Amino acid sequence: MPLLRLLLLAVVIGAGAVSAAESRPNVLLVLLDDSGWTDFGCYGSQIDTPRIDQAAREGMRFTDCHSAAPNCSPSRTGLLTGRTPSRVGMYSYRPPDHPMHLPTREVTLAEILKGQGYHTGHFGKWHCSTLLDADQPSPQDQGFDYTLGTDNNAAPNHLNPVNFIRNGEPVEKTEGYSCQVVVEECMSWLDSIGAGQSADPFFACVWYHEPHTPIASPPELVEKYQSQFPDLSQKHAAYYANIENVDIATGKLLDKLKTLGIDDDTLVFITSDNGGLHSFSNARLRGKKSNVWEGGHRVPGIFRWPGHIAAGTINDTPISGVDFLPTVCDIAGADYPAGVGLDGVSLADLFAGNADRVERERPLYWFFYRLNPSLAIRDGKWSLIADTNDAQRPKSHGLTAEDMPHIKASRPEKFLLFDLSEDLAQKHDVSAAHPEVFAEMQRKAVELHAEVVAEGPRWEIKDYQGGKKKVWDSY
Ligand SMILES: [Ca+2]
Repeated sequence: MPLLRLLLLAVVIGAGAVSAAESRPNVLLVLLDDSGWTDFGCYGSQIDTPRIDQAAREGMRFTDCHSAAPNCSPSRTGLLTGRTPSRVGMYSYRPPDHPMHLPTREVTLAEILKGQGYHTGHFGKWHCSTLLDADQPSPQDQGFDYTLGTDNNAAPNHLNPVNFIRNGEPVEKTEGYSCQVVVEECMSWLDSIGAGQSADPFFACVWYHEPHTPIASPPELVEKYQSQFPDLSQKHAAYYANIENVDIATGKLLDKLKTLGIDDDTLVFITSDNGGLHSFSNARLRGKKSNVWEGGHRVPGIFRWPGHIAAGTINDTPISGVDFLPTVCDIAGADYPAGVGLDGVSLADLFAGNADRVERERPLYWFFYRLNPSLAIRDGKWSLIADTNDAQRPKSHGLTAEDMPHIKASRPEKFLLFDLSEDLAQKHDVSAAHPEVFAEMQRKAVELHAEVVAEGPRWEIKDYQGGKKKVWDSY
């Protein structure tokens, strides 16, 4: 072989080896439960979150980051599939033992990364199926090798929870605060798979139960906030302490990456599954958890990957939980799931500094059928809010059999248009001042909603009654 060709080959092999190693970073997804966009110091909160703030300083902090839905189960579904949750059939909150779940046929990010040779672990709240129901897919069925966590909330609260399940087996006794327990388990798992030494990377989901109610927080932290802010209620002091406890746990996890020497090889994403319940958690926004107003789904969004994402950057691009799967696929060199429409787009070019905006074929979209308004789309600075034609029908807290045909036949109506660049609080409907934008946004909302509900599965709901019915209004 001529020398030049040999040299070229060596260069190509060398480049390939480097990019293969670089293109399979570890991925750590840290998810809070019900934390709004202003619960961390770096987003203006008075709660002490030094470790999360440090992660933000070392990475890219998004100010316009959204959960895929304004509620737990659908939002988690969006993160794992890159698809808008109603398209997958997660139309709503998932009550215990409910037939609605993340279907087996969906390709999750854990399955994709497992196919790329990743170790996969899930720690904390799952809420995508019933864990001990053989008829529903477990996290293992969705691509996770190792799991410790719960169906839904930690019970009776975050301290010494009694309902943890490890790899399909109920755990007899769990001691400590839930966030610390799941982080300790994740760190042991990292040791067990030889993280830092193994050639194979990992994908770890650390999905805290905090700060979802019922909360329990270390008393010394509660006292600290009570003395620091004498006017703060006991309930709010406990909430502040809850967030700080999560920050301490997250700090341990980040220290572990450093100890293992994999800090630069790990993409970390810190976010929440929906907006908060308290007004201080959703500062300057309209609405709260479960609403399609900004307060229901604008969440913290911090990406950290030293050496690959410029430190100390603040980005105001609108992004969503559905972007996580395509982003990680791009970075890990994995193919997108075949034959399914993704709603998210890759953020890899934003990270690399190759773009300052992302191009979307479809606007961002949120649908939560129980609440009025029930639908929102977002295109640039424009936010369109709508009811569906089903708005005035009384509904139960969870999805019932009679809801299914109504969801399938639903269409948006009663539209409002907001310019978020001028009116983040969504107080002033500007539809009359911008008739062309308004018409175009309505057209997009109607088209996208029709497509989503046509694709979403129809659940057979036999036993679940749903309880008291009412019209759920958030205007
Ligand atoms: Ca939640």
